Amino acid sequence: MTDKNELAQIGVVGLAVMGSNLARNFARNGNTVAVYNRSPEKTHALIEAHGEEGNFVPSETIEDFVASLERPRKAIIMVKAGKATDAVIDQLAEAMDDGDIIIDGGNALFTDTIRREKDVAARGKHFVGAGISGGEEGALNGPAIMPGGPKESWETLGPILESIAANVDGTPCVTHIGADGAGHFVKMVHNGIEYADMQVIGEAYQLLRYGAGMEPAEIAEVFREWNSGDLDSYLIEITAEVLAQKDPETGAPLVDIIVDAAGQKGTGRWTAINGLELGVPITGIAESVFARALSSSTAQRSAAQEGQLPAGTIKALDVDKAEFIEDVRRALYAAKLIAYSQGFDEIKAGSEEFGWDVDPRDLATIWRGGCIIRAKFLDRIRAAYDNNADLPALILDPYFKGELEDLIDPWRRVVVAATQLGLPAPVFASSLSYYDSLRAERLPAALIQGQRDFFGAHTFKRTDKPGTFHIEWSGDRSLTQTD
Ligand code: NBP
Repeated sequence: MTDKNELAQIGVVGLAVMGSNLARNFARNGNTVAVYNRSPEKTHALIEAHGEEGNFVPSETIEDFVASLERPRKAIIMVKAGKATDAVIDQLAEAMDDGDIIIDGGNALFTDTIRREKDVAARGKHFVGAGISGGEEGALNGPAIMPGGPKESWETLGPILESIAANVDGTPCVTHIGADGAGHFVKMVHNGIEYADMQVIGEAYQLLRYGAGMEPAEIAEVFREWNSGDLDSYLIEITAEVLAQKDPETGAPLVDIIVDAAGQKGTGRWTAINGLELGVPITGIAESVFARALSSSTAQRSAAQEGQLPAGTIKALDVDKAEFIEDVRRALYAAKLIAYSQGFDEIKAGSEEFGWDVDPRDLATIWRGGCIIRAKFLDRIRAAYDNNADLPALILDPYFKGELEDLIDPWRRVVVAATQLGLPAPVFASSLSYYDSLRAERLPAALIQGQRDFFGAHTFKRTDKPGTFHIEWSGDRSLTQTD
């Protein structure tokens, strides 16, 4: 139904797949929705195909669109991230009044969101950068939404966003995350965790396929079974679907037909870069981004495959298949746990750096539904932060520590088996090194400090007394205290 005289509670600008699905979701949940797209064909197509799903108010100019919104006006931008978003923000800020709210629901880099929030606030309007997860399906049926921006905008926006968000056990998967870029920041880290989650699933598949010699359909069954335990999650569920799928043209397992070069749109890379900038070792996420890059290094890979790189002669251990499958399940669980623990570390560091006061319990709550990393496991994460809001690391929570007791030996066996088989398992292996580094009483960092002092007089601290010291390496090797 469309009614040009009715004022809309919310508007959507940009009616490609995400925007039109989000607009339909608002309309289906009883909101009157103003809709506008730069090229009017998409607006017409939406109204023609779905106009009966609820109340839509279509416009062909941004001025008409703004005029069709009730005050304070609320408009969500769902256009291509980058320059297009800046252009639409400018048009809306020009046409809107003081106190109106512009929401960017695209995948913006959080530093852009911080900049935009400042600019829009200087023009008297509110700006909310909102991370929206769940892809096309989530936009239509209930995404997880991570809005940042001023707290007072949340008072106005909260109920309407809650009306379209996914809902788990009566709790909507949306809450105010923090000021300016906080929403887009946590959405970025969410996507980084998603990269790692997908990579560890991929490594488990690789080991079962080429280590245990199993066929995709058989592995699909293993993943189906895993989905009923600790690993119960959307990504495990769809992995079983993908592995069971046959290519409609050849009848071969689809996974064998798909080119093994993984794509990326950049949010994983942003998460890794930010981890480096903040000095947070998010090794699982970074390795996952590198693993995608390596998979796409086709020229190098084909050169290496033509026999130029020796595999070595160590033979794999003989392993019992059922035991190996269970070991791989546990290794997957352990590496996933590390990736989440590191992702929450990055959020904590970002929150401190930018003064957002992000509550990790909120994320564990809203990521349980709508988004790609939704999983039972998030209830455990929520409980961990409920028990201790200042946990130094998620893996130090007593429940997860207990889980690691059961996971550690299988995890080590799997990394050894992967190494012996010559099968790549970058996140399984690097997460284990991260874990052992955290546990190590002494790290080789002491030696590195010695080297740094040797070639650059960078000084070092001593274990036995306070102060900063230097050895006269090129002289008499005496010790001097520098402060
Ligand atoms: P796209 O990212 O493909 O963008 C297409 C839309 O941008 C169209 O409505 C297009 O209008 C509009 N647009 C462009 Br391009 N330049 C414009 C300009 N200068 N002024 C006004 N409008 C302009 O759409 P999408 O895939 O629906 O994604 C929308 C946003 O949601 C993106 O930021 C994306 O990163 C994010 N996101 C997408 C997903 C997903 O699964 N696809 C998931 C989560 C978030 P036109 O019709 O006139 O060309």
